[in-house]
Amino acid sequence: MVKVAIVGATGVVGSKMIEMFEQYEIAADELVLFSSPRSAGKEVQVQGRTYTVRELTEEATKEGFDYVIMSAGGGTSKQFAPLFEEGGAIVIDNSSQWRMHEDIDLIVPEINRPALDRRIIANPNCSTIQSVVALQPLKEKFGLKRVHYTTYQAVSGSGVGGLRDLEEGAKGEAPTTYPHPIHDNVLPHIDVFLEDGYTKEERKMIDETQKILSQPDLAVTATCVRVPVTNSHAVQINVTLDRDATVEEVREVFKGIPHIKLVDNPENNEYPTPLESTGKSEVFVGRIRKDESLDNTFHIWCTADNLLKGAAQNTVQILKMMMETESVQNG
Ligand code: 2RA
Repeated sequence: MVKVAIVGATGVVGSKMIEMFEQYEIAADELVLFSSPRSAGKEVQVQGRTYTVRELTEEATKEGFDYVIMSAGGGTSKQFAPLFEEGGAIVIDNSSQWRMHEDIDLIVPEINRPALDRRIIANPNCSTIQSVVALQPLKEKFGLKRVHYTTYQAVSGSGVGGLRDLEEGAKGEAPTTYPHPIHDNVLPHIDVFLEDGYTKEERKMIDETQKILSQPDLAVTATCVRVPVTNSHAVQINVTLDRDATVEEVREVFKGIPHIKLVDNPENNEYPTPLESTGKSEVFVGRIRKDESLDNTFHIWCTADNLLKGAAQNTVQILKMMMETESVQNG
């Protein structure tokens, strides 16, 4: 008898999590959907059945859940994830609240496995996930010395508010989510500014890359930019390897990996784009070329669906992995 909850079930990522339940054939005997009071009472279809969304309360965390997946913001995760954990659940959380805690695992199933010091598992930031998926095979083959990210992030990363600002901005409406119009514009500003001048999004990319790749001394820097694209983030990765390689050797590393799609035929104008990666489960890489200004250094262009591999898909992959691991352990 496996009891699962989805917290934030009516949000942009929550809705994709529900789609992923079908795709990954999540076998829950009992499923409960939670939301904020505003969305409670809504009816939502999951795997062909209709569920009425409930308001999340502290009492509800004691209902004996085995697994809880959360995408409801840092404040909700801070309050409720430890309560679900106390109630015996494994909690997989999509907010940034727990990611950098020392005893919390930060997981991309293609790369690392949880140690489970705590029963809260963090899902990394969207732009980090696609970047580390692209970096992992390079790390294995050549070693990594330094990474410089520049991101081009879609408005769906800001949820309904970002989508609204792009859509209504095109009709001349003032923004309500971003500090400036995003229609016809580019904002070098994602999440809040920190004292050192970086944004929190840039800090997440730096810290989470080091943690997921288990390389705390890896030199990483980032500039994160919001662009007027509906969905799928693009990341320009400038990576310095431990040893030199040819462009062909680097391309070769990405071939035959099911979760990576190499699209790199510039002579035919073929390279990854956000439109192409939207709705796809893979991380796309291309435009691989040498950076002649530094030793052992390459440019790699990478796109991925930020709501799927960057959020809902990765979360549900972790859930599937945990359900399979626990069922093996329990015989
Ligand atoms: C963004 N990284 O794109 C965020 C989403 N979690 O704003």
